[in-house]
Amino acid sequence: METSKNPVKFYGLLYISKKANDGAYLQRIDPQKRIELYFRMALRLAKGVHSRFGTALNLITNEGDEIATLLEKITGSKTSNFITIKQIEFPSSGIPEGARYFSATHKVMLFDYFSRQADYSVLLDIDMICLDGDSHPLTNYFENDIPLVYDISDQVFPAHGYARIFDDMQKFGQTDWHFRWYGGEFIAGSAGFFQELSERANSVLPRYTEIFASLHHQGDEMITSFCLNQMRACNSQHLPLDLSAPDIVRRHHGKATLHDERRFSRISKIGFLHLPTAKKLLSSNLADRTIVRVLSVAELLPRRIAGPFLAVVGMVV
Ligand SMILES: [Mn+2]
Repeated sequence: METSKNPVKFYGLLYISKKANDGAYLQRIDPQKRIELYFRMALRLAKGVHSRFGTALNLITNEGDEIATLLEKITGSKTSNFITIKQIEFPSSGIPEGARYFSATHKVMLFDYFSRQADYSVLLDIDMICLDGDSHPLTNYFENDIPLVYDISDQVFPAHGYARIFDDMQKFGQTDWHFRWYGGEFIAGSAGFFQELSERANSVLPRYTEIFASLHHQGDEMITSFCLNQMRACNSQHLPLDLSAPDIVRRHHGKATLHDERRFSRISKIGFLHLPTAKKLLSSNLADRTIVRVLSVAELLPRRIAGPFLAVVGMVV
């Protein structure tokens, strides 16, 4: 196989919007404080990425000055060798403001940015921990320019109902697939893959804006999943590899869910752990390993106790 000479670049998105109904898990927190919490999560992830892959996390935002001020406030320095702030222009139209996950949905606009980079790009959610699992498979995929996604159908279908999601998919015009659902926390590939994904997302966005209110599931995952299913249906040459089977990326809810969470005792291979419900822990000063330990304890508790336990830990850290 031909080896790519292009470097790998890691990215996260912190889109700042004080108007929109945002921050699904931090809604009761004032917007200014919420941005700081998100930035603290990005710093944690950046440190992990830097120590494991020796490169910085590029944090894309629409408000670079505001993030730079936060960086200085938190670290005491205007620059950092593990995080790089990149302000880019987002088209003003495109993502409907009333839709859920308004800020995060701007992720689909980054596909175009990645399609214009020479590098292999890895887009991560910022509420993730980069663990020191076996990095060989990942770096091998990166070096060979293999597009990567994370299939979370096994989590989403039982929780939301296959029929309901199928109904959403039909509203975009396609009906005859054994469709899959892809998580937004890990999407990676080189320019060609993102070019195709970007073109597909751009053609879907007007329809999304039209019908978002009638969708059960709003946000970037709806749009991206639709596009990736299209790519599967037409046997695209950029068909991505799914990282859920090798267990390199894992989304963990840390509380009662309808699907069976896999056990933390088998954590050794995980490179990126996504913790959407543990945002308070992620924005704390606890070490990554301590957070994993707290979540492991929560797993041993009966499900009805695990949720309150994590809420209390989140309040005291
Ligand atoms: Mn997330």
